[in-house]
Parts: sequence; structure tokens; C-alpha cells
Amino acid sequence: SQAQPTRRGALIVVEGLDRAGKSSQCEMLRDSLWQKGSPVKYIRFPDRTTPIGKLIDSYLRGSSHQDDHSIHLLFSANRWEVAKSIEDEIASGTTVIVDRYSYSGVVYSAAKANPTLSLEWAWQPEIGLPRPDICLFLSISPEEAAKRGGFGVERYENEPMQTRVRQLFSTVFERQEDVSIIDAGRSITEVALQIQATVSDCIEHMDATAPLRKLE
Ligand code: ADP
Ligand code: 2DT
Ligand code: MG
Repeated sequence: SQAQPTRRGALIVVEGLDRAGKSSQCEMLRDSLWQKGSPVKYIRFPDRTTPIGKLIDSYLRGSSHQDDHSIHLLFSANRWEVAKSIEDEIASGTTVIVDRYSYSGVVYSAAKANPTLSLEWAWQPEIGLPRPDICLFLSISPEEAAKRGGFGVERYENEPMQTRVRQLFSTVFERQEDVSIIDAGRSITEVALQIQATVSDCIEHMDATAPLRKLE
């Protein structure tokens, strides 16, 4: 048989506020791609299992304090430490689904309103990381999110912070290419079907013989 040109996998990012349904939808997307016979992997950020991830986990649980800039750079480092393995998976044909990425990274840090931590400052360490082929933003109103359960105990899980995060996500995604806004206030199945259709369309239309791009 004739050798096929190597088709790379896609890099798919899922973003959104707390309880928008990111983790549920990532799992469902992984299962649906798997059933269609595509090699697929699901990862999440922060990855709390690495040494850097353990520092992040302790900070999020409120067990430790970190300077705003310092914790920002640790979240970014937590992506850089697996960037090469993501690129390798994708080059070998595996589609990688990512639960939160650089967009959460810049938005949560800038939402702290620290005068020396702007969105622009926050974006710099993200430059050069693997660039998603598509970013699905799961959009949900505060009222709908509240119906899915109250705030947890982690840092950032409070109303003023979530309101600033919501505004900054809008600012960031207005400027960003390759974003698809998904109304995440509907049923799990409706959301899943729209995500599947959007991802199929992305995979069909991307140039799978060109290498993965980088964030700039
Ligand atoms: P996230 O990862 O964005 O924080 P999860 O996927 O963990 O969100 O979902 C948060 C909660 O809301 C879970 O209890 C989940 O079962 C529920 N949930 C997720 N999607 C929906 C939906 N479309 N409608 C109603 N409840 C949902
Ligand atoms: P989860 O509840 O999804 O585990 O998120 N965060 C996340 C940042 O502040 N910077 C980042 O770079 C990333 C990826 C968002 C844990 C919290 O961590 C925040 C919520
Ligand atoms: Mg989640």
C-alpha cells in the first residue's frame, strides 16, 4: 500500500469559568473522538502532580502564600514543563484535549488588579508554547453557574474574582483567533453535540500536514 503523508493530531483547548462544564465536556469529547477511532489524550492545567504543580496546589488551597507574579510564572512553567511532550504527541498523530490553558493563565492573574501585572505582562511567558488549533470557550451566566453548586473553598472561588475573570475572558477572546464561543448554559448533551460538530469541522479544515503553530 501507498505511504500516507503523516497527519498530525489537533490541539484543542477548553476554557471557561468555574462550573461551566469544562471537565465534563473534555471527557465526553475524548470518548467521542476515541469511538471514532482517533488517538486522543486529555490533559488539564494546572497539572498538580509535578513538583511545580504541588506548589500551585498548595497556593490554590490556601496553604501557602505566593507573590502574584511568582505564582503566575509557576502556572506558566507548569505548561512549559509538558510543552515538548504535547508537541510530540501531536506530531505522532494524537489529538490532545486541554482543560484550561494560557487564557486562564493570563485572565486569573490579571483579575487580581495588581498594578504591575497587566494582561500584556502576563502573556509574555506564554509566547512560544504550542498554539491551539481551536479554543472552545464555554460561556455561562453567573446565575446558571450558581445552580450547579456553590463556591468551593479554593482561592478565586468568590463572586468579585469571578466577575473580573468573566470580563477579562471577554477582552482576551475578542482579540484571539480560532475561538469558538459555546453557550454552556444548555443541557450537557446539547453542549457536547455542538462541541463535537465544532471540533470535527476544525479537524477537517486544518492543514494536518503543517506542524503545530506557537503562541505569539
Ligand atoms: P468545570 O470543570 O468547568 O468546573 P464541571 O464539568 O466539573 O465544570 O461541572 C461542574 C458541575 O456542573 C458538575 O456537577 C457537573 O456534573 C455539572 N454540569 C456540567 N455541565 C452541565 C450542564 N450542561 N448542565 C447542568 N449541569 C452541568
Ligand atoms: P481548576 O479548578 O480547573 O483545577 O483550576 N488558574 C489556572 C490560574 O490562575 N492560572 C492558570 O494558568 C491556570 C491553568 C483557575 C484551578 C484554578 O487555577 C486557576 C482556577
Ligand atoms: Mg474542572
